[in-house]
Amino acid sequence: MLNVSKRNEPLVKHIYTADPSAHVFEDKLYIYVSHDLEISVPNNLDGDHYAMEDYHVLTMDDRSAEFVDDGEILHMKDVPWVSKQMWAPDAGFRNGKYYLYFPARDLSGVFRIGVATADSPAGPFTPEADYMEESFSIDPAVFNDDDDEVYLILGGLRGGQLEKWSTDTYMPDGTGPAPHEPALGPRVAKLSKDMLSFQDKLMEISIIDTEGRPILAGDEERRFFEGPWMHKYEGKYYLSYSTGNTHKIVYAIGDNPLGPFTFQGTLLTPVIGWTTHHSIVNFRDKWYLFYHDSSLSDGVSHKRCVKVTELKYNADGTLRMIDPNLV
Ligand code: FUB
Repeated sequence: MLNVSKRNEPLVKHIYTADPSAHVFEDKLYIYVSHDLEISVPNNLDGDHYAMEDYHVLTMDDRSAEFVDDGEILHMKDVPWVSKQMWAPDAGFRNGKYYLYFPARDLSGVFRIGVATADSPAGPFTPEADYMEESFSIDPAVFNDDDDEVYLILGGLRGGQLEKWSTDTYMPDGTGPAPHEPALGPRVAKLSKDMLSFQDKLMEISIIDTEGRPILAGDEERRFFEGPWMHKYEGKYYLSYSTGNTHKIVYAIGDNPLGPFTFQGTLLTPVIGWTTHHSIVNFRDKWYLFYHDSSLSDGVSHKRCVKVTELKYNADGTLRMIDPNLV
């Protein structure tokens, strides 16, 4: 059982942590996190104040049900293709090996997705020499389906550069769709059997309303911004994500990991801080939402802390909305 009784407490307080990606490996809970730095950098739309350089993994101690920092699992200095900004990571497993997927800017300043491997879920992870071929943007999330296929879902607007990939080539001046046009969706592709590359080309996930119309780019309460996460519940696929400047985690439901997904509503109302980022995991028959806020730094956007609360479903499969002020 996981200790969610400490109301709204950070999982760890000795460092700033963000972007929690939770998985159960070897019957233990692992939370892969970004490590926010204590720096003073002016905020800008490129997200330069999120200047992270390494990743940590938190694990839950079974006896105390408290989380501990298992330490650094990958540092920028060991990744030859990275210039800066190690943003939200996630991890996956196949055939006895663990894989850490992470976004960072390459030497020319373009966000790419890298992969690093380890024999243990606690790392340390050894990075591949180059980023994944044909990868771009940020916030990779691993989804293992019941049929053993593994998918990588990713994407993020603005600082995450998704607008600049409307073709197969990076367009530095790309601005994305106009407000009355369909919003950009996250991208998804199956991973190859060795987990090091995409099996198919990344394709865009379509998010629609209950009438089957695409969510529009100007619909900032509902359109995809960043931080996609996929999970499965009673045979349905759930795609959840951040709405960015409206600061919500919302979700949509579909019949296929490739989409389309029908928008449902809000899962998590705004937290303290600009960004909101989450993951969802089933651990010993209960569902949990891991998320972050900036409460540990009294609201500084790039000094965040990771938290957890229980997630509940309604009888019709919809998710109960969580207000972080009431957990
Ligand atoms: O942590 C850096 C970025 O902030 C992540 O990649 C986004 O999802 C947001 O949490």
